[in-house]
Amino acid sequence: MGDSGKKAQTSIEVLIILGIALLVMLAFLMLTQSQSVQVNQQKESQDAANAVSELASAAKEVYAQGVGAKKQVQITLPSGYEANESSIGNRAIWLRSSGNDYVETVDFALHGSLPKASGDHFVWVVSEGSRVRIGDSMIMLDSPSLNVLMPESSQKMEGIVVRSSWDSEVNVSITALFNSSKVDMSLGSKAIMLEPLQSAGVAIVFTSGDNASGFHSGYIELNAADGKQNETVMLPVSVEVSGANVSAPPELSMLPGTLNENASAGENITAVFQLCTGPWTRLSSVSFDLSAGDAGDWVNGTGDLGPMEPETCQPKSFRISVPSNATAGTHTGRISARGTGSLAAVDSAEIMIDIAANYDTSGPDASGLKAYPEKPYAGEPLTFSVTADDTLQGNSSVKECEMQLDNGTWQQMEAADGKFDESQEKGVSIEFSGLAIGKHMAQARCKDAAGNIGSSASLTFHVMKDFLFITSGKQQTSSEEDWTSWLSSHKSGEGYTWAYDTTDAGKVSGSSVDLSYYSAVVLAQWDWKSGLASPLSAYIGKGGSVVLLGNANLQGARELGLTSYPANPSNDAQARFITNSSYISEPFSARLYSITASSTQMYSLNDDFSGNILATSGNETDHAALGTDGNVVFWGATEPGDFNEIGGNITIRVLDYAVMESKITPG
Ligand SMILES: [Ca+2]
Ligand SMILES: [Ca+2]
Repeated sequence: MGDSGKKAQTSIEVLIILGIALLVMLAFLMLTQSQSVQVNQQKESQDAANAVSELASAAKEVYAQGVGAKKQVQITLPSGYEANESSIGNRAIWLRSSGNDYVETVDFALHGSLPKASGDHFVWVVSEGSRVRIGDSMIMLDSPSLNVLMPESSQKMEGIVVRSSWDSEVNVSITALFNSSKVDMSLGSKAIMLEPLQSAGVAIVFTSGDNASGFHSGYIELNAADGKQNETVMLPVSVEVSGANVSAPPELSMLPGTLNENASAGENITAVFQLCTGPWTRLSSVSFDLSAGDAGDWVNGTGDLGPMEPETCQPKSFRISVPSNATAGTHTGRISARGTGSLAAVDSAEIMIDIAANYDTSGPDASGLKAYPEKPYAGEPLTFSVTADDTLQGNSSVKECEMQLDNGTWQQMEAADGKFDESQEKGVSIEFSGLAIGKHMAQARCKDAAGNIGSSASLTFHVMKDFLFITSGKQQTSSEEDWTSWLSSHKSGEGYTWAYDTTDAGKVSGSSVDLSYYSAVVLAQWDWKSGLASPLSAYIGKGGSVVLLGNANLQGARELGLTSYPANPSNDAQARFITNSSYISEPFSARLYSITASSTQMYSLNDDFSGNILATSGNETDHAALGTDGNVVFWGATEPGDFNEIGGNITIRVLDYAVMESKITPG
C-alpha cells in the first residue's frame, strides 16, 4: 500500500472514532437530561407531601392543646400546586400538585383554606375547640369564643381584642350575627383598621329582656382585608340568661335605697351606704354622681370606691351639710353609683331631707326641779334633779343642763344615763354641799342640740338646822354650859351630826331670830323675864319641837302650860332611878335604869301634868321626869357631864326625837 492509501485509511478511522465518540457523548447527554427531570419532580412531590403532613400534625397538636392554641407553620407549595383543586375540610387537608393529590386526614373538623399561590408561606393552625382552622391569618382574636352569663332584664358589657398578624394594613369589618329576640347584642365598633401587629378592643353590649332566661347563641363575623385578599373569622357567641325565679342579683347595689332624715338648717348628717357587687361583677372602681339642686348639692365626699371583687360589699359614707338658710320642707336628691368594668353595674340611692316647717328655735323645757333630801340640813350634801324635755320645743336632743344656786355661777349637770342624747332627759342632776341655813333659790336650764336655751325651772328651798339652843341670858349660866359642852361632845344617834346654833332669849323674844329654820329649840334654863312664852308657843303652833332640859323645866313647863304648879315645881334631889312604861322610840322595859351621878338632880312635873309620862323620878311615880306633851319634850335631869352611858343615851334620844317629830316648815 502506498502513502496515500495509508492516509485515506487513517482519515476514515478518525472519522469513525469521532462518530462513535459523538454518539457516546450524545447518549450520555440524553441520559443526564432525563435524570435531572426526575430529580425536580421528586422535590415538588416531597414539598407537597411535607406541606400536607406538617399542617396535619400541627392541627393535631393544637387540637390536643385545646381552645385557643395556635401554631404557625412554614410550608412550600410546589410550582405544580393547583390552588383551585386544593381544600381544607371534611377532616382532611387536600393538596393537588402536577395532577397528583396529597391528602392527610384527622379525626376532628377542619376548616379554612390553603394559600392561593405556590411558594413559601406561613400558615396559621388555630384550635377553635371542637375544630381547627387552617389558613392565612390576617387577624387573631384573644379568645376563640365568647360566653356570657347574665340575669334577665340586665345589661352586660364584654369585649374582644382583635390583633393583626399581617404585614400590611388590615381593615376589619365586624358584623353581629345574633338572631335572638330576647337578647340583643350590639357592637361598640363595626369597622377597625389595624397596622401590622396592632391590636384593638371591641366592646360588645348584651341586653337581656324580661323573659330571656335560657341559652342564646350566634356569631360575630370579622372580615379582614388588605386590598388583595381577605379572611373571615367567625367568633361563636353564647349567652346564658339566668331565670327569673332565681331572682338575679344586681351587678351593683347601693343600700339603703332611700335615706330619709329629719334635719335642722345648718346641721351635718353623716350617711353611710353599702355598695355590693353581684356574683359576676368585678369592678376596677365605683364612682358617684349627684343630682343637681337640693339635696344633691348638699352631699360631700364623692370620691371613688374600689376596686371591688365579685360578691363583696364596701361601705361608703357621705356628709350631707344642710345649709343654714335651707328652707322648710322635704328636699330630695339622688346619689348615683357607677361601676367601672360593667355597664350594668349602676344603682342609686334617693335622699330625702325633711326640714321642719319651724325648725328648732326653742330650747328644752326644764321642769320638776327637786332637791333631795327634801328637808335639807346645813352641812348635808344636797342633790338636785330636773327633767329636760325638747319634745314640744322642736324635738332636738337635749345637749346640756346647768344649775345655779342663789344667782351664783351656772354649773353643769349630769344626765341620768350619762349621756345627753335624747329629746327628753329625766333625772338630770347635780350635787351641792355646804349650804348655809336659810332660804335658797336654785335655777336649772337646758340647751338643745340646735343651741337653744329653754325656760328655767326654779326651786325655792330652805336649809335648816336641827336645833337652836336658847340661853336665858347673853352669858351662859353654869347649867347651860353643862349642856352646851355636853352637846359639843355628843352626836345624834341617827347617824348624823347635830347642826345647831346658840342664841339668847333676848334675840328670840325680840324676833331677830327666825325659829322656823330650826326643827327644835332647846333650853336648859328659863328666865321668867325672858318673854319666850309667846314666840315659843307660836313656834310650837307651827309644828316646832321644844326641848326643856333640867332646870328649864322649873319655869318653862309652867309658861308653856304643861303644869299649873311650878310657882314651886318639885325638885327631886339625888334622883338616881327613873322608871318608865314606855320610851320615846323604843320602849323601856320594866327594869329600872340607873343614872348614876352623885350630883345629878332630877326635875319632875307635878301630878297635874296631863301629858305622856315616859319616866318618873325614882321615888315619885306620879311625877313626870321624862315626858311629852304635844311638841314639847321635857327631860328633868341636870348636870349631863356626870351622866353614865344610860343617861347619855336617853338624852341623845330626847334630842333626836324632838328633831324628827318636828313639823315646822321654814318661812
Ligand atoms: Ca328645741
Ligand atoms: Ca340620755
